[in-house]
Amino acid sequence: MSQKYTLYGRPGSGSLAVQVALEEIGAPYQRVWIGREPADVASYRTLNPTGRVPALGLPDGTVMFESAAILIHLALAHPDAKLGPRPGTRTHAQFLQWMVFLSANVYEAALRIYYADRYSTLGAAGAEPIRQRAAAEFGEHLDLIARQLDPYVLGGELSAADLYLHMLGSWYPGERAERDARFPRLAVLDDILRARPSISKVAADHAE
Ligand SMILES: N[C@@H](CCC(=O)N[C@@H](CS)C(=O)NCC(=O)O)C(=O)O
Repeated sequence: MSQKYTLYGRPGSGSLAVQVALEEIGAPYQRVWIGREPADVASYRTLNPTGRVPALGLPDGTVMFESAAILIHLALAHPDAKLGPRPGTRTHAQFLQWMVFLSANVYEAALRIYYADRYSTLGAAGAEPIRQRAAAEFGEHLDLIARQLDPYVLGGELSAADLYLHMLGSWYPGERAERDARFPRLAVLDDILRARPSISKVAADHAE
């Protein structure tokens, strides 16, 4: 197959889960790291007007953004990889529910933690209370989904929601041991996922 996906990302960013999904699928892709300099971001905005990562160039050249949408698209476009249940089923409805929940709540709270200065008219001077509130909400959202893991988000079947949760859960603003004690089912899921070659390969790539 000569046509490839192009994944635009940054180390440790939201592109990690998409890259794991591409590895699980076995689809050919090239990975492009986006620099943080204003000129790099300005150039990237010609492809993705949000300037955020991740974005995914599809084999026909279309570029899409929003991590949850990308993961859902990949699951639907590559059914043999079994990253999502069959559309129209009850389980697929739950899959969509958790994907949107993770994006709209967990990811959103993480952005308020790590970019807190952007959420205050005072900039960095007003960031700390925003960060603290966001960290509390991040924990509440994570608790809601982690509490029902068995062992995966959808019960017995792995899906892209697990890859997404694995990435988002790693952004917990505290010690890993404390997080694992607070969300033991998430710790179990992480152990299961870390045994998958896709996860270890992408983790090494993002650590370079
Ligand atoms: N809702 C977007 C959020 C993407 C996002 O904000 N990504 C962060 C990295 S994890 C980013 O690009 N930050 C750089 C910036 O905002 O300048 C998604 O799910 O893809």
